[in-house]
Amino acid sequence: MSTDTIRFEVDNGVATITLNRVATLNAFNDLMIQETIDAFKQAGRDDSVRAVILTGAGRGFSSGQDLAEFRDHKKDVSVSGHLRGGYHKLIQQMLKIEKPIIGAINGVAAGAGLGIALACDLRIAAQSAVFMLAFSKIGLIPDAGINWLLPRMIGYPRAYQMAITADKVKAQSALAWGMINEVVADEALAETAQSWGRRFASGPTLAFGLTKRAMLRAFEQDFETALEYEANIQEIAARSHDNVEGIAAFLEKRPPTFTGR
Ligand code: T3D
Repeated sequence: MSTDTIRFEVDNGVATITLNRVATLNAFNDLMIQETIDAFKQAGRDDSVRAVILTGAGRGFSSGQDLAEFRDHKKDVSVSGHLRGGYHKLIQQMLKIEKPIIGAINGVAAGAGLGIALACDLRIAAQSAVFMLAFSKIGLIPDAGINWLLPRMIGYPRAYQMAITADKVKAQSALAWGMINEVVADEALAETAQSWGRRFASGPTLAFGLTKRAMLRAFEQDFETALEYEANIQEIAARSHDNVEGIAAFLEKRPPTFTGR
């Protein structure tokens, strides 16, 4: 399926959402925000989809908010309202999907484009990709979840430095800082992301989804509450077909066949 601003493909249990406004390095206009939300909703609803990849077409992952549209709609809509009605809904949708989301960062990820990259559960970057908080160049503060996500990943000093310098951070530094999971050669990015996706899609995806829920919730909990919460979530995982299958396969010394149920 293709829309005006994205491509959506499903193969081997892996949904790939490709941001596709190449002329602007995949800047988010309102339509692309909405179509990306819809694509994540569809990936969440479809039981045959067990892992999701988000990537960009052309030489950018995303350059963030479309600044031409921003200038125009600022006259009619409040920025906070625009954030709440757009990026917040997209990020909430990504957090809600209990399936691993892999960001395949093929090029520059700037502004809200970086926020959306950070909202993926895992990130693989092409060697030539760069990460930047472009906001201060246009007199804004970071948004799209960055103030919450980035300091947790790389610590406050580096996050604040990225914010106020708006310097580009290379993929290797992003890896060393803990912002991404792996760097690969540019030409290997798409296949590496698909191979991660296929691996996760054949795993115990119910448990993967519950792990996402437990870990994200734990950020907000004290330790005692987190212990209690994970015990309750483990109760759900322990009742799954995949848990029965995993134990049987171990005892029978054969590979498990997980179905995500
Ligand atoms: O209302 C709200 O929700 C507020 C939310 C705000 C969230 C934000 O994301 S604010 C931050 C917005 N993003 C930026 O400020 C980044 C702007 N872009 C750049 O700084 C540079 O383009 C890059 C560093 C990302 C890449 O530089 P480079 O030299 O590789 O490419 P370029 O030549 O600058 O860009 C290529 C084309 O894309 C160019 O168009 P042209 O000249 O070929 O017709 C450029 O204008 C266009 N483009 C790049 N970024 C944007 C864009 N067009 C619209 N909006 C963009 N964000």
